Amino acid sequence: MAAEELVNSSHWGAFTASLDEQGLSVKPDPADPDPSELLRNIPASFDKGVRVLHPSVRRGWLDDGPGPSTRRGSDDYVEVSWDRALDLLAAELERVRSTYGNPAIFGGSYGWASAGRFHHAQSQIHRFLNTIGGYTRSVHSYSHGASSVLLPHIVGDEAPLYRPTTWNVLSEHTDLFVCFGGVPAKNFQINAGGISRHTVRESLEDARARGAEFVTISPLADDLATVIDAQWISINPATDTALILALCWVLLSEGLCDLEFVDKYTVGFEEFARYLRGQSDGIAKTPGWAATICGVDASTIADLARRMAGCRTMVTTSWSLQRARFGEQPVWASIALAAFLGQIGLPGGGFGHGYGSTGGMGAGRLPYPLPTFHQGVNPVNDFIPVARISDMLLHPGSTYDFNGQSRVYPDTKLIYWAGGNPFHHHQDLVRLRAGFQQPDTVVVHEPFWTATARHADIVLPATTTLERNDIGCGRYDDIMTAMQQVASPVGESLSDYAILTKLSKRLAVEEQFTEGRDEWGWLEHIYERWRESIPDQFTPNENFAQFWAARHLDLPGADSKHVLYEDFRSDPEKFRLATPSGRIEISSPTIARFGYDDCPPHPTWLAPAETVAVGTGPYPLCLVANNPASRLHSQLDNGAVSVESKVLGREPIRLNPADATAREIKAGDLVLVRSDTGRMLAGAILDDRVRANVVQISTGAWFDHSSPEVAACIHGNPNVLTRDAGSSKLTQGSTGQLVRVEVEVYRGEAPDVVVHDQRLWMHPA
Ligand SMILES: Nc1nc2c(c(=O)[nH]1)N[C@H]1C(S)=C(S)[C@@H](COP(=O)(O)OP(=O)(O)OC[C@H]3O[C@@H](n4cnc5c(=O)[nH]c(N)nc54)[C@H](O)[C@@H]3O)O[C@H]1N2
Ligand SMILES: Nc1nc2c(c(=O)[nH]1)N[C@H]1C(S)=C(S)[C@@H](COP(=O)(O)OP(=O)(O)OC[C@H]3O[C@@H](n4cnc5c(=O)[nH]c(N)nc54)[C@H](O)[C@@H]3O)O[C@H]1N2
Ligand SMILES: [Mo]
Repeated sequence: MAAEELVNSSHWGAFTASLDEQGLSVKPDPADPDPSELLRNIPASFDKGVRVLHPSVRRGWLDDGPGPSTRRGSDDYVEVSWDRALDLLAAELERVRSTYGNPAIFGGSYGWASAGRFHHAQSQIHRFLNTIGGYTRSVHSYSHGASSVLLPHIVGDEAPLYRPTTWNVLSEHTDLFVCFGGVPAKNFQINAGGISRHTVRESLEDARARGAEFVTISPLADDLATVIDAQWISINPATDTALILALCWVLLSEGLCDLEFVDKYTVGFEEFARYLRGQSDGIAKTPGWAATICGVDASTIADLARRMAGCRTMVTTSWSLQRARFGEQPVWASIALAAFLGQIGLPGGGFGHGYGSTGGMGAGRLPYPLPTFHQGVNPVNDFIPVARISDMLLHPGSTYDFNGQSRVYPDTKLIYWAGGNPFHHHQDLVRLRAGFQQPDTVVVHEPFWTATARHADIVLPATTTLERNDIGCGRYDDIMTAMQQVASPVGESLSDYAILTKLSKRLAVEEQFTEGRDEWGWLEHIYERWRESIPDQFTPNENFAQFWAARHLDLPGADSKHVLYEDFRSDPEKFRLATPSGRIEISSPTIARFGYDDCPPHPTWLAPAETVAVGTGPYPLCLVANNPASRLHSQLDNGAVSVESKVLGREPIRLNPADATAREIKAGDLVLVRSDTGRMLAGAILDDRVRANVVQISTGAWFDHSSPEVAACIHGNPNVLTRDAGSSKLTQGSTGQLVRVEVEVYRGEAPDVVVHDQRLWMHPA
């Protein structure tokens, strides 16, 4: 008899799944027009080589008790019963709280976890920690940490990140798309919380069929040109600001700048214009000036500026541009450029930030909240900007700048993580390892033996979405999906909720945490409370049982014809922006007051180390460490799509053929990649879609530090190479996108990658 097909959902799409003796088979949701190939990774969820099967405690912690330890990351684990693990953990939480206070618990727990409104790991852990007095949190994201802090100063809030002009409008109205960082097809497979219909490709094709033109400005041609035929302007990484300034200079000097728009809707134009003309620093920002920095012909730049002024133009920057040192500048400059063009608030014109960065960007947004598992209130005020974690762990008590404040790092005694993988997401992983050795205790809930789990003292096995029931939906998805349990939990794993319920009982907060509900009770509760709370015209007729039986629910009302700043354009007094001036701030008096040398008062060319004299020096190549096509971050690195992409079992590094030849590197070679920060092994691929002097390796290969004499990571996690520096004092965002490296053939004996099989690393000889 054929196994029953159940439905479930992931950040990369809804699917049906059935389990029989042959294993799990996964099929895309039949209504998805462009399903993601990443669904093929999902069957690897049940791979016992990578699953945490039992509650496990690090031997050194069990023997010696809590305290800083250099053994984290190289120690053995002892499997214990759930009762033992949770008794130990409850006692340790109690000790840390009573001795040091709740701020000593770092519960930021950043990460994407899994789709699902109830079993969302961060909501679970935050609610639990709030019931016991709170925790030090983290703010903003690795995705757009610089922009989240910058945009409120420039346009009053983060609207460009959550309510951009929608694709429906763009595909109908835009004549010219100028895409810094492209509109990468690999990225729009994904959307946080779920994406049951992948439609970005269709929108791009519609626009193209109507005659719209696309220009992709990127060090990699495949950021757009593989989706539709686009003009590729190949640029040195991290030099976009110079190019954008030159585009502004051309508009200004050729009378193409819309001065009426600038006057009515912006402040700070004069100061910026003086800078463009060279009146404030002696350097006119001409195409000739930009050409030497960007490696783009001056005539190409001037032509592009004229084309942009001659038609309805959308200027978009991908989030990657700001995940770099001085990452504020290209985003701010692109807004100034769009203001010069005067099309902000018109259908299809203006600027965007992150089209293609996820599938949700430019999809219609639902005008009401989603069903939510409430996190409660955190009584602790302390926070860090999310990417300052190593600084916090290594330098408690020291001060740092952030968004006009001088702040002090708290002293962390206990780290509690559920649903994220800092040993994937953070930069300079060897430094992060040193940071993780400082606290008394590290606790991790994980389905998988990730590097973060392998650096923890108490590792609690969590289920995946296939092993529990949940409600799937995302802010930009108009279908709610029943996420049905497909299999029984692997090993002794429990849901985060079940783990925290047991823990809450030991800490006498069970009633506050659970409110007396189990999984079903909560699913019904959050669904029904949602149904009561949303505006009447959107309220579904289906009660929870009916929704669950139907397995899908249409969510009406998405604003699929939204134009960013249409209101503001129609009446800038009535619809003032939330900036101090109420207008777009081309120069910001607030940022001027902060006096930061690394974020001046208007968009400014600052040369990051990544761009200086590429092709020369000990690290002549610029590495683009972008998000992976073959998986979501580090999730299911053991899945079929991810494994098939590897070269000699390592993450592939793409080189321009000329750079490879100069180094005698052939396709398929094992190579050693070195930066100022660390060394890593990877497998070579040659590709002329990669600009000369640029190499590319995706993030997400599981950190494998089992052969430190060879390299800090022998598997190809580029975060052993990246620098742990903030984007600027203003924003302190992650700068993981780019780093200068050198690559050579690795001629030594190749050590085996051990991280995909716990039998290889768990019991050292
Ligand atoms: N160099 C460089 N670094 C980067 C980036 C880059 O471009 N370059 N990109 C950055 C960006 S944009 C981001 S968003 C971050 C992403 O960084 P993360 O979000 O931390 O990466 P993930 O691999 O998605 O980690 C999620 C973890 O949650 C676990 N998990 C899944 N479901 C559950 C669950 O139900 N319960 C529990 N307890 N755990 C669960 C998964 O197994 C996985 O280990 O990385 C950043 N790092
Ligand atoms: N398949 C897949 N999709 C994903 C993710 C994933 O892990 N896998 N992660 C999701 C998440 S959390 C996020 S935040 C988004 C990230 O979205 P982005 O930050 O936009 O994505 P990246 O892939 O890091 O970078 C996009 C492209 O920018 C280009 N680029 C890099 N540096 C520069 C530069 O200096 N100048 C120019 N002009 N171009 C540059 C690179 O060629 C790169 O391919 O992706 C999401 N989508
Ligand atoms: Mo992200």
